Amino acid sequence: MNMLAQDQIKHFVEKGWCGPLDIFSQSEVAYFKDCLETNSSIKEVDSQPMMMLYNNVLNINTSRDLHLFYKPIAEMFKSPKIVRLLNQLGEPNLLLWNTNVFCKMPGEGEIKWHQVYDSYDPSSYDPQKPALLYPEGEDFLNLTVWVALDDATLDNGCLRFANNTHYKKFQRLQVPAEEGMFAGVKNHKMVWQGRRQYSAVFDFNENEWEVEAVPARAGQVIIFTERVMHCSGANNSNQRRLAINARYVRPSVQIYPHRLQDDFIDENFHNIKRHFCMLVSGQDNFGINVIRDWNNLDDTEVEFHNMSNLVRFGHVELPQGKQQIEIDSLYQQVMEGDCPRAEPDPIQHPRKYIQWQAWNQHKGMSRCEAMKRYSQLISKLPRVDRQKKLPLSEQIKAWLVSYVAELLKIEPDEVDCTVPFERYALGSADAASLTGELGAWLERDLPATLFYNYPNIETLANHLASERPLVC
Ligand SMILES: O=C(O)CCC(=O)C(=O)O
Repeated sequence: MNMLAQDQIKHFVEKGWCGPLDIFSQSEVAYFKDCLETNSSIKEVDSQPMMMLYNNVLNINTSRDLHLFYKPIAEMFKSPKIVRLLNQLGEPNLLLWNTNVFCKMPGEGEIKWHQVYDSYDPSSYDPQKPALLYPEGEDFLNLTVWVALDDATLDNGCLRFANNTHYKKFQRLQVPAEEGMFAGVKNHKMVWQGRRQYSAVFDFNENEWEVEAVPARAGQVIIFTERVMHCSGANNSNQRRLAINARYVRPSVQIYPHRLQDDFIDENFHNIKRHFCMLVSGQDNFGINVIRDWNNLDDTEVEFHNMSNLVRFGHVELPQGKQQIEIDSLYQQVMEGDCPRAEPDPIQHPRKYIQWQAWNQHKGMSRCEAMKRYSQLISKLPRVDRQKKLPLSEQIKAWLVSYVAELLKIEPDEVDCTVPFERYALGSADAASLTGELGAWLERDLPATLFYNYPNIETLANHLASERPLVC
């Protein structure tokens, strides 16, 4: 049974964090990753690939709180392997209230220095709606558990901590959203729904503190208090860096206090009406939060959401025509109820009219029946190969990396996409056969000069991808 040693506890108290700790096995990591990869797709936004995720309890595209719907994610953060370490650091009674996926794709920028000193809203300035309300006089406890799901290295943006900063509250400064602490990370925009004009940075000079970068292997965990200043660098490698964190407080802390006034829109524009906390250890003697062991969706609804994710993330081949309209209208029937009564004008809005007709067919069909029919239809559709869903530049990069690795008899993660081909000692015969095979794979003729004009994997893949429409 792994427990924290005295020196690790001391490290946490003095520096504000501890780790990396060996917690999850490779098979557990594969199980968690499979859940995230099945329920996501990679989209290119401003030429930067980004992992799109969806929360089926909050019904919104977000990287946040996926534990509310996805069992593997809830299991990860309810695991006694983690909870007993938190008990050693804090309290016997703990609520899991928030999780967030941090997927840094190659080329993705930094997350700047930040801390959460009291209320919880690190991404905005002057929060109107703090997510947490602490009882007066109670000492602050908001523990974060950060789990590496890919290896996090100095090159791909591992976490960095400024030791001892958890004893000091740094001033927050308002800046335009595109200069804020999360501006470098495309998918963080999902968290605040791209609607923020302003964000914050902290008046903090890292040169005045002892700073430590903390690489972690997949399955390792870092625990820190939200008060310690932390950040992560840009991903300058060709490897994705996937991580997920969870936050825990005592049951005496009120989560989303504004929901008591029937205000269910949180500071990041998520509708938290169906948000709940999980009591992961001890007991709740306060009764001020919505606490569940698991969400209150029944099996039919869970199946429906899983199937809708296959459609949402392009993991099934959708049919054309009538069956596609039936699928769309069943989805609408489930999510919105019976179709609107007013009949759209068939001349002015022909598509809307066809949809209305199809939706109208399901009038009177119960939500449960619509969910079952939808799930039945989707489960029969052919699956799409996940690899094909990557943006074209990523597919080409992956193809080139594996080709070069095989040719040189090295591991794919030893291939650096920014190193010139000539440094890999690829001769002209190798270049000619690579051009031929790449051309055959891409189904187009490639000029023999390609490797001279685009001298490394990165530039070559980007060039070839820009010559064709993107696969999204
Ligand atoms: O994973 C990252 O890059 C940043 C994580 C972070 O800022 C946090 O967990 O609070």
